[in-house]
Amino acid sequence: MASWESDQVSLDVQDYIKDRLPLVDAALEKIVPPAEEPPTALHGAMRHLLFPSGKRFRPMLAFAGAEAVGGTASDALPAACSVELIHTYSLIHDDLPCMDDDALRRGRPTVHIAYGEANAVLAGDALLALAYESLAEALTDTGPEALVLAIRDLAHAAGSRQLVGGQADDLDAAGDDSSVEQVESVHARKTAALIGASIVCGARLAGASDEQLAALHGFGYDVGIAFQIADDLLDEGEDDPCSLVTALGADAARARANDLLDEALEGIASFGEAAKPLRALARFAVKRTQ
Ligand code: GRG
Repeated sequence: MASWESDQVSLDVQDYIKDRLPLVDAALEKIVPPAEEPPTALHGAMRHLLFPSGKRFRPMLAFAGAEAVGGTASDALPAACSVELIHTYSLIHDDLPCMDDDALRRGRPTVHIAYGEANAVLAGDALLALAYESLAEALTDTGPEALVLAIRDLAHAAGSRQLVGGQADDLDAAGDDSSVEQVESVHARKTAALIGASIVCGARLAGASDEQLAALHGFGYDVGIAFQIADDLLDEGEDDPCSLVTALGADAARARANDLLDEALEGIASFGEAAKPLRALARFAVKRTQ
């Protein structure tokens, strides 16, 4: 049993994730080339961190975003797959020797350890391309305007003003004493942007209004920062210079995460019952134990 399954605060979320995991896993299985297809090392490397999966938190947010505006998980499926592909690429590249140089992720050898550095770089590149290719192919099921805007939102969240830029500043911060504002800015770009885009793109594919999207964007930002604080609290021993736990201390960082959660929940109060899964995922982001 994964540790989130025994987490008291995530009782709602436990069933939600279990119900929807097969949907995203089956879709990803179809989208990503089989490991037997040449070039086999590249395709094996692309699949290594996708199967078995992590929490699939971002696809769940895409589903919950769609449901919050009256749609279904199926509406959001193309976005759910794309955000997981982008997330996976970012983890593969983050683990490379030129970045964090990690040998293990989720208790298994990282992609460059299992397949070599060149294949890890290429696998990340290919996953990023596949994220857009597979989303664009959803054109048959979705109105073109919502789809184009979802592709734009995702590309923005993944680019140098968000994910990649946040990673660049994170690498620059190594060894420095970063201020709280600097740390939060890195987390906003490196973590919250993709989390926010997951919700917004899921909701877009379910026909959300501009007003709903604005509220979900704010919610995603708050939940994203809170998710990163929870991550840093779980890594407490590691003394990362770019962490709100280091900058504020564990108690103040936990309090900040709880404040962000309250703010996030308040921002989507008007969504009513439909946003129940989104609220449960937000609570899970903060209180999680993995
Ligand atoms: C290399 C472009 C590039 C970006 C790297 C993702 C990332 C940016 C770095 C990984 C390290 C890290 C702590 C990132 C912050 C986001 C985060 C907490 C990622 C882990 O997400 P989870 O917990 O992972 O959802 P699982 O394993 O469940 O998929």
